[in-house]
Amino acid sequence: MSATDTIVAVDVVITSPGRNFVTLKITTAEGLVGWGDATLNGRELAVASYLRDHVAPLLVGRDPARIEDTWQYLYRGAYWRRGPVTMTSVGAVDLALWDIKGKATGQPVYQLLGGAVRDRILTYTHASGRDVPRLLDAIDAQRARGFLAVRAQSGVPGLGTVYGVSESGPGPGSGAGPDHARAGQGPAGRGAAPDVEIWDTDAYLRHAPEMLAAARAHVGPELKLLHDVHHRLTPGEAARLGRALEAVNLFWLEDVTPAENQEVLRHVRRHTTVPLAIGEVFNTVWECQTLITEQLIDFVRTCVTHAGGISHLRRIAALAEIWQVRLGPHGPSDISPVAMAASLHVGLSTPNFAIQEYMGYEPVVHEVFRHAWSYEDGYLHPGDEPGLGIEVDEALAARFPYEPAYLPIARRQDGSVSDW
Ligand code: GCO
Ligand code: MG
Repeated sequence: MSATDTIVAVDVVITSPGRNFVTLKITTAEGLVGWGDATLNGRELAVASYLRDHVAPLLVGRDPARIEDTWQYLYRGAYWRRGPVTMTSVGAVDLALWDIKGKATGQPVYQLLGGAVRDRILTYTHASGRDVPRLLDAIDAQRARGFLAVRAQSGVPGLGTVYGVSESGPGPGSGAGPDHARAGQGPAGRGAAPDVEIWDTDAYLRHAPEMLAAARAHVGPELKLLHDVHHRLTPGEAARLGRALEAVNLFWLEDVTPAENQEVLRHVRRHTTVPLAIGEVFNTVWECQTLITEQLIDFVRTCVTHAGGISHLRRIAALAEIWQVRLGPHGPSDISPVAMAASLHVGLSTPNFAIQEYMGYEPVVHEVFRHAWSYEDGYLHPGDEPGLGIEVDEALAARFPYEPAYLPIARRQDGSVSDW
């Protein structure tokens, strides 16, 4: 890429190898291609339209080297800033431009971000079971794959399907390579409308401490155990749960409240020392500001795609570093391997990066998105290919057309809608 290179094409690739992914492809006059993930689970086409209809026409003719200027141009230039659709779109452009800069210079992106500050990236994966014995089996299966950190979720007695519990228990996996993790788990059921799950907070609060204590007793003191409450509790309930879990020694307790109102975490914090992780649904540093500067959380969970790309995730990390909050980015199977690559380049080069979530992907997803990143013995590494280290097989991608898919919604026993 010379000083005169320009963006000549901006395309949106939508593919559904088992689940929907939206991918941005930016091509330059000199033939460089950059990839960005633009997947927003259950709202995929909104981002595709934002990119196709409102962003692509603005990018053609621009200098691909001007990553920060393009970020500012799209963020401030839209006037209507923030929000998941906008920030996922900005994030996809940002990823693609970092990819191009890496390819232009022959460097992996982490080198452009200042170089490695660690040799490898600790990762956690998911284990779940309809009941506690099945959960314990699932944890064992993930430990056998080398994982040193596992998120534990189980069914709740008296309730049907609940968040985070795969129907079929521990998933496929050879034990070698990146397919070892539970793949395919996760919501976004295909169909014309969301599934409905019934939720009962009291039943959950009776069960969760017992379930996590059983997990700790089963695995011993060393394995890092995590748990995701998925935005379901009031501050008072969250404080009670945190206290009840202190002896379990969790690595983190995630999304205890919806946290749109960051201030409510003050109450939780006053009553428990359980480490708190929040932020996967946040899109900018502004939504994390109070949580970080008042040290109301221990880990910030913002995602490299949904929070405006590498450029913005680094700003969140920098603010967090001052307040000794660490990064533990969102990494479900509903962000593509392109996003995973970007998150790992940030992880390798960011001092206060703690852990990367990694659910894994179905084998066909690894074929559509070929990647230089790899998993070994509980750790991930972004690899040393120039840029993000991604090649998208567009012909294969074209064989999997988009299918409508929705995240479930939750209703309480009385029929009213609850947070899912
Ligand atoms: C996590 C998340 C996911 C989300 C999903 C929604 O911690 O991995 O909570 O499981 O529910 O990404 O699309
Ligand atoms: Mg979560």
